[in-house]
Amino acid sequence: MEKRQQSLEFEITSIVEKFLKAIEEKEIQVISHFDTDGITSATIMIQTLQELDKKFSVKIVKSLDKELIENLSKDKITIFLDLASNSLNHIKDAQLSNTFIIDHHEISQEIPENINIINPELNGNQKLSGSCLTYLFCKKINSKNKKFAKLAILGMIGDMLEKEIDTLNNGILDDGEIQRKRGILIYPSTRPLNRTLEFCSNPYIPEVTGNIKGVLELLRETGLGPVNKKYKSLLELNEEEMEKLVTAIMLRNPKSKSREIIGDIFLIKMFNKLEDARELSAMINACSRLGRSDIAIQFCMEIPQIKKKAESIHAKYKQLILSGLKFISETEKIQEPGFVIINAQDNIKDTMIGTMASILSRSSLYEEGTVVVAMSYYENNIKVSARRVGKNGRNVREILSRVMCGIQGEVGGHACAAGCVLKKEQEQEFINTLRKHLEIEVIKV
Ligand SMILES: [Mn+2]
Repeated sequence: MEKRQQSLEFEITSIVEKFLKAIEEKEIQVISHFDTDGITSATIMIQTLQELDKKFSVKIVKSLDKELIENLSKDKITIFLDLASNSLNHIKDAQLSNTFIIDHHEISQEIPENINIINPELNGNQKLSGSCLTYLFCKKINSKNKKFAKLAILGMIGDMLEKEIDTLNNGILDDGEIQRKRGILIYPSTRPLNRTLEFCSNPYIPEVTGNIKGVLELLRETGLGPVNKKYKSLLELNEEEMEKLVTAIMLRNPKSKSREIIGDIFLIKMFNKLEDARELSAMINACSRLGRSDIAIQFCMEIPQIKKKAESIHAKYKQLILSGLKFISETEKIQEPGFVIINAQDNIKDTMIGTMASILSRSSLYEEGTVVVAMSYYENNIKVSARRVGKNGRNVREILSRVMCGIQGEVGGHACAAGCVLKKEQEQEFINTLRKHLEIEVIKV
């Protein structure tokens, strides 16, 4: 391992050199992750390869598995973006001829000899998104590629790494012509408040999110009623109005603290208009999660005809989130001190269930430390997403791993957010075992 303790910059320079040499004569296949970070990474790479006039193909995937890796073309140059740090063994077994990885996920296996990997974990562990790493890589190829800085920042925000943006100190904010404002972290900050509040799922505001009556009541109460039938946007509020709004929202979110609601808002110019970065990120995420990663990428490329399509997919996605939240609030749940299990069956899409679990875990509905488990069907399987409320509490990945011990299926994730997939036949067994484990843990505490 010692030989790898070079600076990240040094590592990037030397791997870029190898990459440029490798692609001289061979075709390239780009494999990237389907979230906002992966999509922005892919877009930066695609445009870089286009400018180099190279032949390449792109695959956007939910996750990597053995089969997928085995089916990749063996004689192309393979470049993985925003994934693969956890699939090194499968990559080695597949005997891909020349592999490059640009990723920031935890490395859990020995790095095979012939794999070129850029991962900050090997160089001092700076917190960077896949998109930022891809950006630094492509900028090294050609300094003109610094024009993709805004995509790099979008990926950071998609991965909720915005607090790390100041540690970048490489001029990336300037390169991206990104504006920063202090304000309340609900979005989009550029649209009328009534709409913003109605669709606000991060944070989820009880009796306001998805509830037009509640929205209008809150706005009336804070004196932010419509002027000429139009509501102001967050960015149009003065300090006093902003304070009133924060107070009103906090009153409905008794457990939230103002420092969690106030923060930096980043504004990025896309399609020649200054937009809230979180909104752009949500738009890209929505397209990709609803199966249109092609539109997500073209949106990042700012292809004019795509904007309307992306917006309409996003509108549909927001509606799906609201109806999912409504379903969850009305359906019967297994709820006990310390945990809640929501079995949505066919009522929520498998690609949305993780998002729903995250929204619930960030809401003020449950106590700190509560384990939220949400389940949804797809084909013959059940997708399970587990989240921990707050920073302290149990390791949900460990819990799922123990429950899945006697059940067939793979578990992935971290201590505070994890997931697994199992066969439908094992639904009841899974729920029973899960309950047992969650109850035992409560007794231990
Ligand atoms: Mn990422």
